[in-house]
Order: sequence, then structure tokens, then C-alpha cells
Amino acid sequence: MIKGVIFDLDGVIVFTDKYHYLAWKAIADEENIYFDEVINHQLRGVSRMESLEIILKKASKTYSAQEKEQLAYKKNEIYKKYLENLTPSDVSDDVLITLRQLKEKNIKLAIGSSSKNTNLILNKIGLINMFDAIVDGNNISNSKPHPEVFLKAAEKINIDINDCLVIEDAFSGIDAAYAGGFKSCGIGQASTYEKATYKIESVKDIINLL
Ligand code: B16
Ligand code: MG
Repeated sequence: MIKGVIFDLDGVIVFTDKYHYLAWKAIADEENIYFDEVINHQLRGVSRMESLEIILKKASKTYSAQEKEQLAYKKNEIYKKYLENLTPSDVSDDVLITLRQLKEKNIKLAIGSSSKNTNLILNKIGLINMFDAIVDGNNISNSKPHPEVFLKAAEKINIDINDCLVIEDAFSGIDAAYAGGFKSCGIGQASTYEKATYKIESVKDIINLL
């Protein structure tokens, strides 16, 4: 029986993925590194530094640890500029209605995101008080596909893993749920992933799975 739902943030609750892309694209262009939307898909759910490592695979020079830190810092500054545009209207009605319905059913709600900007984003979109627990990139040492973020979220809402459902748009996130023993819903890019327990088209489909 599902008693807790753990939501990924970027690509599930709000589509900040386009801003990640634009910010990384600006960095890649400046460094003359080839980067496109296909490579960008590999960055879904992956931490900032690991994302940079994926992008740098196409670079013609090697970067020092300090240079990598600078690039990641710069990317985040550009990304945060984009985040200033976020408002509650960036959350779809489907997401809002579903969150409210789950709450009415006394289901615990958590965020399990790799992003270190989670609180900033949730504040901008007006959902900071919607969740019973928030676990993000600041609280974990291993990023997805490691299950740490979801294990911590389940612990925080105090719901057994078998009674939790993870909602994810990233292959790395579905892998993380799988590794932690969670049931998962693949949405967006992950809706075609065979490791997802359920494949859904919209967040509102979760209600039919309860
Ligand atoms: P930040 P999620 C992930 O969020 C994004 O999908 C991924 O593209 C990003 O690199 C990662 O957060 C880290 O984000 O740079 O803001 O710390 O999908 O796990 O909610
Ligand atoms: Mg995501």
C-alpha cells in the first residue's frame, strides 16, 4: 500500500531542465565544447560536478580541479539568473491537483532531488510548505543512481520503502529508486525506461496507482 510519494524536482514538479540546458550551453559555447540536447539528457538527475564531467568529455583540453570548480560556479550563477523568472504559474494544474489529492488521502509527500537549488526553486514556485520532507543535493554524498537521496527521504517521512513510490523523469533516478528497492513511476524521458515499475504520461496518473 502506498503511504508516501517521493517526487523528483527538476523534470517532474517543475521544468527547470530547460534552464539547466541553457546555462550549460552558455558554458560549453564559451569553452568551444560541443554540447547539444541529446548530451543534455544524460545530465538529468546527475549532480552539478558530474554533469560537468560529462560535458568535458567533448573538450579538447584537460581542465584542472580549480578550473572545473570555476566552470561549475559560473554555470550555477547563469542558472540562478534563469531561476529568477520562476513563479507559481510554472507549476502545472496536474501537479498541484495531484499534490492536494495525495494530501487529502493522508499520503506523506517528499522531495528527493539532486539539486542544491531545491529550496530556492520551491520558494519561487510557492511549494516550499507542501512537502513533509525535502532531501536534496545538499544532504547527500552520493548522487543518483545511488539510492541515498530516496532512502533519506523515506526515512524522513518515516515510511517503509515498500510503501513508498518514487516519481522520476531521469534514467539515473529510476536506477536510484530500483537500487533502493523502491517502486517507481517513470515520466517524461523515463517513461520508456524498462526499469520503471510504472510508466506514466502525467503526474495525475499517480492517483490511479494508489
Ligand atoms: P544543481 P533533479 C537535478 O535535479 C537535475 O536534473 C540535474 O540536471 C542537475 O545537474 C542536478 O539536479 C544538480 O542541480 O546544479 O541545481 O545542484 O532532477 O534531481 O531534481
Ligand atoms: Mg529530474
